[in-house]
Amino acid sequence: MAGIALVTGATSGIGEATALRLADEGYDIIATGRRENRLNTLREKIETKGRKCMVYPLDVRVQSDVQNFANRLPDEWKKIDVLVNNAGLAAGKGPIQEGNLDHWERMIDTNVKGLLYVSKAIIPFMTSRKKGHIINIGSIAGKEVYPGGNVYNGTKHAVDALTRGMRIDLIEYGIRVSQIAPGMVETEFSLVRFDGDQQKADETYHGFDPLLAEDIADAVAYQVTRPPHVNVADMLILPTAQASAIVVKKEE
Ligand code: NDP
Ligand code: 8X3
Repeated sequence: MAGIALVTGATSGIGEATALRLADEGYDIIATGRRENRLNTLREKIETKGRKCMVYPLDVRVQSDVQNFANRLPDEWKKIDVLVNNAGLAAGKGPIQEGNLDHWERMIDTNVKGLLYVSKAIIPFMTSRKKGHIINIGSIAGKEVYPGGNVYNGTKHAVDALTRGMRIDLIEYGIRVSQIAPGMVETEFSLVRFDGDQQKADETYHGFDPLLAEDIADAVAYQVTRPPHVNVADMLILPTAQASAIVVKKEE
C-alpha cells in the first residue's frame, strides 16, 4: 500500500482532483473541507476505486477544531504519509486602498493561519515516524505580485516562505516538504473570489486554455512518487498561454 494522504480543501477543484488522483496512486485518503455533502460524494468515488476514505468536515481557520480532528483520528489513520495543504481562497481583487477587511481576514486566516494550524497538528505524526511528505499549494501569486492582488499575493508569498522554512526545520526527520505554485487553473477559485459572480469568473478563463485541476493533481502525484532520496522542492506550473502573473495571451 502506498500509504495515507490527507488533503485539505478536498470538496472542489485542485483538492478534489488530488484526492482522487492519490487514490489512483494507491493511497487511502483523509479528505477535509467545510461542505459535508461534497465530502460524502467524494468518499463514495474513492471507495469505488477500492481505497479507504475518511472524511471530516473541517474549517481550517478554527485552531481548536483542527487540533480536535487530529487528536480524534483513529490510530491507524494517524500514520499520515502525505499532507497536501491545499485549502485556500482569494476574496476580492482591487486596490489596497479600497480593500475589504473581511476579505483580508478570510484570506490570511485560511491561506496562512489555516495552513499552519493543520501543519502544527499533523507534523507530530510525521516526526514520530521520521517519515512524511508535506505539499503546500502556493501560487504564481506567491512568486510575483500583480495589480489588485495585494493581500492574496501576500498570503501566497507567506506559503512560499513557510514551505522553505518547514523544509529546513524538518530536514532532521527526513520529511520532504514541497510546493506547487500554479498559474491560472479553472476551478471554483474565481467564483469564490468574485463572490459568486459567474460571468466574472467565466471571463477570467475566456480566450485561452487554462490549467485543469487534474494538471495540478498530476504534479502532486509526480512529487509523491519520486524515490525517497528525491524531493521535488518547488514546481511553478503555468498554462502555455500564461507567461507571468499578468501576461496571458487571450484570443478574442
Ligand atoms: P476551489 O475554490 O475550487 O477550492 C478551494 C477549496 O478550499 C475548497 O475545497 C474549499 O472547501 C476549501 N476551503 C476554502 N476555505 C476553507 C476553510 N476555511 N476551511 C477548509 N477548507 C476551505 O479553488 P482551487 O481548487 O483553485 O484552490 C485550491 C488552492 O489552490 C487554493 O489554496 C488556491 O489559492 C490555490 N491556487 C489556485 C489557483 C487557481 O487559479 N485556481 C492558482 C494557484 C493557486 P469548502 O468551501 O468546502 O470548505
Ligand atoms: C491563483 C492564480 O493568478 O489568480 O493563485 O493569483 S492568480
